[in-house]
Amino acid sequence: MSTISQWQLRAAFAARLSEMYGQEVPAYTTLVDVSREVNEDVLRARGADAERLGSIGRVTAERHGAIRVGTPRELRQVARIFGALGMHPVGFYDLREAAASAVPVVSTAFRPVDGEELARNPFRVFTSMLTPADPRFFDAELRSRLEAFLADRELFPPELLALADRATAEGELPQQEAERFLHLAVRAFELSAEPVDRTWYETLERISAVAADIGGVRSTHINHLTPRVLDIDELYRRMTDRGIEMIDTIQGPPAWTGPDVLLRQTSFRALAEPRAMRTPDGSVISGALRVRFGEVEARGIALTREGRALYDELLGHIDEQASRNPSEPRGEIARAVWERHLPGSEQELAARGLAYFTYQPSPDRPRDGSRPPVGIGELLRQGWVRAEPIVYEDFLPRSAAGIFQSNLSGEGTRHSDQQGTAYDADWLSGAIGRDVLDPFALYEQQQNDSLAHLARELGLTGTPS
Ligand code: OOG
Ligand code: NI
Repeated sequence: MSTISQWQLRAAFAARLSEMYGQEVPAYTTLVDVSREVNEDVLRARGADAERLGSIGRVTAERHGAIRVGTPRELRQVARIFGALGMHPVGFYDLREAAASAVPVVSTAFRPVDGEELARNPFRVFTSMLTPADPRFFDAELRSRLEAFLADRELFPPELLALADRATAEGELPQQEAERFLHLAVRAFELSAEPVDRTWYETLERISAVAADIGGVRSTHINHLTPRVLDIDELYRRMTDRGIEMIDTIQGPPAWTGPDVLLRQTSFRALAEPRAMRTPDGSVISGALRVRFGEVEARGIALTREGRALYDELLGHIDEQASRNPSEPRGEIARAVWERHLPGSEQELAARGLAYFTYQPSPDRPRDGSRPPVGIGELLRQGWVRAEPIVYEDFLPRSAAGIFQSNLSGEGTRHSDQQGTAYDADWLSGAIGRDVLDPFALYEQQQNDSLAHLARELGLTGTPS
């Protein structure tokens, strides 16, 4: 009897989720179509270079989704389901700090971590958890009502969790169980038809639309599913030409002539969807909620800690200059800042230790008996080694906050005079019951493995850096 392995379950889940989301949010289908067209055009125009950051097969299938849950218990269940798909929590994002309006959540992303698994299918889910204990958003009375409401709901049926645990333990599922698992998993992230208690929903909405979306209903849902595109500026133009109103910026690094780094994203608000509402007198009426959206992303090279510190510093420069020159387009300010401060080639990024690469001996390296130089910069310049960029597989807190924010109706309320509850990656690891991995450590490991291999191949005495 045939069995379905964890990566096959992950690929199948991503594909079925995409199918479901396309039925629920038709604009998503447009986005996927336009992304595919742009990718085909880029591939035609740039040839092999277009695949430098991932094969066209991987990029075409690539998606990230986003979900939001209410409690550590729910998050642990999510971790079991995604664990079955070979996805692990990576990175800690505190969106309470990154957003100007009220976004009372902390987040992580579930994704495959090793290179082979990412190449098979890189599906990832940005997962946020509500923070009812944060007094800047919730007073004691609302907190206890919210916690009681959340404790009383069941997002994931026991059968789904049991199948997830079995897939994790055995590394696969028999065909029939796999089918059942996928069916239940996709269903858990569909928009529920159960009537929404309107008064409760509106109570939370006054604090934060995100709080209402999470804690105002008895189910969860995927709130966007993001395809990857090779030219996000072109995608933005084509979507706008089709009459889809995009948010006014592309978040993250600016368009510029140097290498793509980190992550660029943009989005649009989906239409309001009909939802059954229960009114205070108990009758059920038909209402509408606008909770979902469309997003698209372009991925670049992963930056090292130093590279990331530079990125954050440049964002600061750009903010400062933009506030001094409000009439100048931010994108142009950003481009000028980048051109001044960021190396314009992969080789320089590598030589300055700003981005992650894997290194291989170059097939046309000197063979005249000369000794290779010591540092990576010289090894590259003198043609001894070749560098392949490592793709950024994670998210950016400020962009994530921007995406949350631009798709909310109101600002909500926040009492900034109160002290926020502190959360960090360790706390989140404890809450999930498994380690939240450090993204930098994962990229570094990949780079170091290739350097150790390189040192052996070239007969170097130490590992180059
Ligand atoms: C998640 C927003 C963050 C991204 O791509 O940065 C995100 C959410 O709205 O739940 O998905
Ligand atoms: Ni997203």
